[in-house]
Amino acid sequence: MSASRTRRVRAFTSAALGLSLALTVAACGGTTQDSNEDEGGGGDEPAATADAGGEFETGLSIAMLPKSVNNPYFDASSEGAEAAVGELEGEYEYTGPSDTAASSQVSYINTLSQQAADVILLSANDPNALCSSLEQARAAGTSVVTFDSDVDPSCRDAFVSQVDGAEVGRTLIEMMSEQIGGEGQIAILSATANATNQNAWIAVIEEELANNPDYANVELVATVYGDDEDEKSFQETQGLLQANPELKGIISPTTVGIAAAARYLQGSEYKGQIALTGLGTPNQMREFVKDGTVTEFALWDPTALGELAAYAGAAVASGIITGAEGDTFTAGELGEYTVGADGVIILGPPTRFNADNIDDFDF
Ligand code: RAM
Repeated sequence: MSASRTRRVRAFTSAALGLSLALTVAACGGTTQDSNEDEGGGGDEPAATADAGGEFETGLSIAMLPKSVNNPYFDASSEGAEAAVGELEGEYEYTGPSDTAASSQVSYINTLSQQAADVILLSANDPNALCSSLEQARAAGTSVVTFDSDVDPSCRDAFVSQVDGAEVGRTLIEMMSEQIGGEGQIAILSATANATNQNAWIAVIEEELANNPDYANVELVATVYGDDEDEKSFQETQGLLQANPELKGIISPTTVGIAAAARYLQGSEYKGQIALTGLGTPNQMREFVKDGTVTEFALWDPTALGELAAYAGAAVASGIITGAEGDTFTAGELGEYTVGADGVIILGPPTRFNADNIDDFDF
């Protein structure tokens, strides 16, 4: 992983399709940000079979639908996707709900499908609840690539995973154990209760606690959900500390949760007493590392994740890959990627951030 790079986005001439897409989605109450407009006439239907080494189509309409907007993590992913779509001479849109309910995402999927988007890049709030609307979109010719948080593999073409899921879980429990000296009570402050990604990481943490002798003296006493909302995450942190007086540490595997928990600890008697680790963006966590509230946390580059997702979506829509294991495509400057089992494409390993390296990163 590298510090986020400045990426040039090509400006395209405005086209009626892009404008109407923006206006209609804005009308359903979400945040829409059009950038690159259609140059090539709206994109073609996705091809049925893979054409490895084939050319990316130009003019594809590619929309990113995050778990929710107004989350700096997804802003960074969108930046990467937008740059990739610019390179691909397509038309880009970032749109989604302001809350993290799966039902809120459904109406955005339906709207994008009705607008004949070529590609939806989705971070899902639920593994199953979105499937029927995704199936309808795919039947209508939209390629669906999940990134960050998956749905059931049958409902999408491919999943761009930030990191091997087991590695995230192992990294989180390892950092926590290091920070509490290998013993004591811990709790988890997660995102939403149905988030596919967080639940997969939590399952690995639980498995490690049950089976890895290194953690024989570490006990998970509570898991709570801040729903990727700052205020709720802040309050859940307070509740955890009040309800568990013996607590030694909190793992928050969400960028929203860890920043809110750090803010709570910073202003409380627990600062420096309770260990806090998890997944955060360096820009949100810098002040808490500098003032000693947080020692170390981890993440991947969300900008690169969005960039890879956009290339993967365009590769599906262009017929370069189908999402079958072994398919390959080139994701611009990121290089060549191969699709793994179940249509999963993995970005790379996580990075740990601490006082020694946090200033090297800007996202
Ligand atoms: C939040 C979201 C996202 C997750 C990161 C780590 O921004 O829950 O899905 O991947 O945290």
